[in-house]
Amino acid sequence: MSGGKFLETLAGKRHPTPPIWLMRQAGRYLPEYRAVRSTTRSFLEFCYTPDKAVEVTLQPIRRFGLDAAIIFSDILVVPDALGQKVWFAEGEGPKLEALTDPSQFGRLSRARLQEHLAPVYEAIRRTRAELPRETALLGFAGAPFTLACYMIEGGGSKEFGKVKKWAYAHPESFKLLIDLLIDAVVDHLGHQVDAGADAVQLFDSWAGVLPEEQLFHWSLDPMVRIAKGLRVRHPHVPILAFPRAVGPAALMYRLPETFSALSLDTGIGAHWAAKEIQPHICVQGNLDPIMLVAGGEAMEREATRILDKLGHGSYVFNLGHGVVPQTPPDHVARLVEIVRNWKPSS
Ligand code: 1CP
Repeated sequence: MSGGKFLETLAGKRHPTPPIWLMRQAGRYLPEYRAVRSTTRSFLEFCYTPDKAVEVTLQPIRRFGLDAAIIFSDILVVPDALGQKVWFAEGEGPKLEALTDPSQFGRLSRARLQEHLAPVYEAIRRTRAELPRETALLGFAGAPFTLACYMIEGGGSKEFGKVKKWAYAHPESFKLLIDLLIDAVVDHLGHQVDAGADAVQLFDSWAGVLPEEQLFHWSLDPMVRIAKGLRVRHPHVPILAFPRAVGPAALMYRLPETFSALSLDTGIGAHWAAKEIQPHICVQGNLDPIMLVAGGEAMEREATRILDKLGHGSYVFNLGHGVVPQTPPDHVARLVEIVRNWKPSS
């Protein structure tokens, strides 16, 4: 099977040590990324230039020999493809021309999504051709609630006051946006699989800001509907879910029976996850990204603790969130060594 240890693990096969890849494994912490990044001013233009996207996707694979690559792109290419204005202000993160009124939803359209995102699909096609057979290639998308956060807040946020107020006070119109995003994400993931992605991950980075009932409604249910929609077109593609900071709710609402793996944030204890989640579904995670900055003995102890808890079951080693820019690349190399040299204790 191409895609090696990572895909085999998702299919239920066990290896002596788990596969490893890292969220945000391509990025500013790598000098070779910064060198390519500096050749294009606009971040979106960078994402839409297949030569550059392929190159930076391959960089962490060449350097660290990880078991999976993730295509270099961003979750905000979907609102961009739907016709919302998106840009990245230097040092400030993403900015969007915020939606302030439901009447503006009418301006968003899926009609040109495939054409608009053709460079992403081209980058996937070329990356798959260049990757070693045993390295899996992941496609990805933001889940509807997280996309709606950026689309309504107009960028990152601390309180998420606008998007939450809209969802709570005007659920009918919020549902229109979520439904449009479900269809757009199914399209985008389907095209990524058509282009050669071996598996896909859905990032619901801000799911954890919703109280329980709203969480089911606006985060977990849309994620399940996306997985079902994608499986109509691609019945066997592995789909990973990352509903960040939702705690034990990660176990609920049919996530374990719908997805191939659950990616856990750092807030979920490895011991609890091994007992309560792993018997139902493959677990991915959840080293604190700042442990990777700290390195040394602290990182070694914590990575080994997580391996000792989760490494005996169905498991993919990863972080609890993305690699941060101040991470020393040598610490990543050391982490890969720790995972590959781990010996199960019994
Ligand atoms: O040049 C740069 O350094 C810009 C920083 C950057 C990078 C490297 C952004 C802007 N996006 C990306 C790439 C990216 N984004 C990838 C592919 C690379 C990889 O993983 O190796 C992926 C999977 C994402 C996903 C993404 N973008 C998420 C979901 C995962 C998560 O981190 O929670 C989110 C929320 C975004 C939005 C976004 N794009 C960029 C930034 C800085 C942000 C976060 C802004 C915020 O905190 O609100």
